[in-house]
Amino acid sequence: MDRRIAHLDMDAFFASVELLRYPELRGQPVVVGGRHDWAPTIDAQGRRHFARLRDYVGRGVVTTSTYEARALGVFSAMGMMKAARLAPDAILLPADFDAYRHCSRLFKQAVAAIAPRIEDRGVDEIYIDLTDLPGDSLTLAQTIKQAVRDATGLSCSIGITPNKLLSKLASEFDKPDGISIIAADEVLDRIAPIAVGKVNGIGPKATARLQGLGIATLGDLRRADDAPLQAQFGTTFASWLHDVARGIDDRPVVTERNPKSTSRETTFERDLHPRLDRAELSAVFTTLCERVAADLVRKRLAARTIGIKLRFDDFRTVTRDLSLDAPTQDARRIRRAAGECLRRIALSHRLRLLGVRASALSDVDATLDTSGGRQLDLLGFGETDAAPSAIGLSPGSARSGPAPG
Ligand code: TTP
Ligand code: MG
Ligand code: MG
Repeated sequence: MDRRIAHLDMDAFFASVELLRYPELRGQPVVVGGRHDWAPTIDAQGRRHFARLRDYVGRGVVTTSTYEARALGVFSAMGMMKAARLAPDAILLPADFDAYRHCSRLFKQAVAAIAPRIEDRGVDEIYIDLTDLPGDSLTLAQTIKQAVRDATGLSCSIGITPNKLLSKLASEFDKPDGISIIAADEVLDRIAPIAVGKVNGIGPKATARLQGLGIATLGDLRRADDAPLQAQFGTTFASWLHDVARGIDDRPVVTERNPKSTSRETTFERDLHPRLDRAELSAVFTTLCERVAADLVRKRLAARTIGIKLRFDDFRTVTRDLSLDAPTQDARRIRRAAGECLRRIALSHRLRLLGVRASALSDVDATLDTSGGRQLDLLGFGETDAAPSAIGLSPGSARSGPAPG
């Protein structure tokens, strides 16, 4: 069946988050450096003063830059001293990873409310499986972009195509603030001019070797013979390259970030009697569930399956598990489910060990709906004097600058 997969990537993400709290910097070249680079100072008149790149001395690298800085040649991973030569007047800001993580959660929640099948690909990007959603792709993309803007004040770019490989490429076509849709019948034409190094999985070494074979673009790759590719890269990689050149990619959107489980167990100091030591057992059981819940919260995961493990004094081990209607990270719901598992075991002997396990884990940002109304105070920008209206939560107030060229 034809799929409809979106890739969404936030525009100049860290820099755009910084512009939410320093809106006066909009339209200027701005560079985000490291955690310890200079924060702006506020003078007696309450005016903010920012560090300039030309004053930078050190070995740091650019974390990201606004599109205005990119127009001057300043990009992620460039040495800051080199960047300072290209854009001496650019503003330098320190990185604030808590703020970026916070905005990351907000945008993913906003998308999940519209399209719940999300694969988390890091702080500023996700894949979204739109196959089962009604509506045309353009309208869906516009709706999702607007939801992201409403939730965060930030812009993003979206590519929609039949698979993840193509969507990842397409989301870059029209950055920033872009939408690119590639239908199945236009795939080959659209990807032919793309440089092979743009493909996730074709790194600098493979790019150089392909160059050696006279292959610079995906179009070149499609026209290439299989034999020299196999000789150069082996059959597995060569066959993957063959598919890439034709825009073929069957990988599913993986909505569970971590397919494994998280569990807590305890071995008792003395074997406990299921009836006589009932109170103690129950307290330990509850504590285990609370620890599992705390683990889930810390890892930002929710569990759909809860299981228990018992070991009797004859070393027999028994497990039971139970699937919930919806993923949870709530200690009481976990305790209730675990209690139900326990009732399904005949407690014939004293117990040596008790364990609680949470599995079928998913990314909490993508699966739990959380209250959407408190975003302003949650932004955590209270220490600056930017008024709420300037934080840019209203639609259209946080546009990135134009793309270079
Ligand atoms: P990207 O999505 O690659 O870049 P971006 O969001 O800054 O810009 P674009 O509009 O082109 O998508 O990366 C997301 C964030 O990850 C970026 O804002 C900062 C961080 N990052 C690094 O820390 N180091 C890097 O080398 C890159 C590329 C990004
Ligand atoms: Mg980005
Ligand atoms: Mg990204």
